[in-house]
Amino acid sequence: MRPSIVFAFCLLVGAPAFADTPAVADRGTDWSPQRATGPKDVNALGDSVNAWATASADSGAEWLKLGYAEALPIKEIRIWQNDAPGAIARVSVTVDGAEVDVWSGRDTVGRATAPVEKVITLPKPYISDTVTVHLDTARVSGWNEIDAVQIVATDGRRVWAQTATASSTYASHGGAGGGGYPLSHLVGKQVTIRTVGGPTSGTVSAVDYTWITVTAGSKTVLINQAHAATIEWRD
Ligand SMILES: [Ca+2]
Repeated sequence: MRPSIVFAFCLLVGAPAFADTPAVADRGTDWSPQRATGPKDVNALGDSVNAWATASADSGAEWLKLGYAEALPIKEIRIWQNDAPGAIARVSVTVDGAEVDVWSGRDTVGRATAPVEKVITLPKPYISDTVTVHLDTARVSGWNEIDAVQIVATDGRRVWAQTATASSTYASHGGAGGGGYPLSHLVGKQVTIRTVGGPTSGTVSAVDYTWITVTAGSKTVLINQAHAATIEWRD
């Protein structure tokens, strides 16, 4: 298998603590589709456990399907992208069991410094309780995370999603309980991490939000993720 390379700066988070206000019964696990239900709760651009993330960063077609409490005549769909925005390729609503595209194209958000709110005005109102956001994750490097998706009804009502499923989720990397850190999948793997100080090779014994612990023979090295230019591993 080919080694995978990830540009670590795409993943980094400054602080692990995020405000988490449960708005629906099932908030799911970190990065799960359920994290795109309820009100938006990510206020800074970048990775967050309170958003949905796909299992891999740049593999191509992925989707997030959101359910709402009742079918409403939808005039607008609002999508908040908190990490690597710009990969939304198509958005649909489900009407009488069939997916109807209400937008497709290039999501040209430019260089964002804060979570991006993408507003889609439907060509005409559709009565629906289901919205599907299709991503082409190959378009924008890094995890294209979605924090929340709101529908706006023709009478002005604004409703957050209640349920969500997805093509894949980073939550599956989290191990027992689905928790874990963005780089938890590296634990136990052989890696080469390059920093300005040169490469470090060995086996990852632990990760958290800041550090990667690499063991090589009798030597253990803690590498600050913020200083990693590339991390290479073999699956
Ligand atoms: Ca969220």
